[in-house]
Amino acid sequence: MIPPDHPRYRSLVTRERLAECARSGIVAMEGLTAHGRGEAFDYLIGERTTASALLAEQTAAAMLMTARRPVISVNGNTAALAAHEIAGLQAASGALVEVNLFHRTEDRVARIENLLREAGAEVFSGEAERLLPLSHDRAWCRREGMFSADVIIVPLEDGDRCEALVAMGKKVIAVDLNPLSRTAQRATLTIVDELTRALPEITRACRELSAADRERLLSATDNHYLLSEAIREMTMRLSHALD
Ligand code: PTJ
Repeated sequence: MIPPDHPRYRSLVTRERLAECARSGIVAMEGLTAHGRGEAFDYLIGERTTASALLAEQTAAAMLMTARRPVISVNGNTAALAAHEIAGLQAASGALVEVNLFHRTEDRVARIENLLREAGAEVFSGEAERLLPLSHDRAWCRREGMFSADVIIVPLEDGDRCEALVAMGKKVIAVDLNPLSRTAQRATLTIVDELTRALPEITRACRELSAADRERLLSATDNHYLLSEAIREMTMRLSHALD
């Protein structure tokens, strides 16, 4: 039992949730270490949405709202942390929700799809094929889903799929607390923010941005600037850590 007055209550409850989801086969065991890495970077940005992350979230909303075939890619960690937020983003953006896993088994796919449906998402499922140019199991996706997407959001990604999707001509939005990761560096747009803070902001922006706002955000998109701002925030916090 985690006491609500514990100073790290939210973090501990989240860890407990992930551990429970690992035991029930939703989160891969490796997902627990991925979460730990994310937490470390979250400390460095002060566990808050920075101004540059908010700009990235609004830009992500503009990209999703102007896409022809937007897709939200969901893995085990994302489903465990934010199934309701995924459903909310889908309702606001009209994007398809599709499960895509690195540690892929049919059993995990089915469990994650059920969890998303219970949270109110409409999941694009059915026959998957090995369609992406990757030697691992993230290659499995649906022809009318991820394979045909023009804009795809990939929270907590693990590397080369992002690069493959960009090479296929897709716009890729990454949500990754590590601005140095391969995914963060290769994405069209990187949101350096914690997933459960980022998704509601994207959803809000999908509902609130005017056509002119979207146009302005899209024409000013600069991922190099967003990444360097995230690194600057972290460096600043480190250099003032003991002040
Ligand atoms: O469910 P599967 O089988 O598809 O596997 C999913 C994992 C997460 C295990 C897989 O994608 C993986 O190994 O990912 P990585 O390479 O550890 O990358 C995950 C990235 O997400 C890291 O850079 C973390 O810093 C970041 N991250 C972790 N938790 C969060 C996060 N970013 C935002 N919000 C978080 N809550």
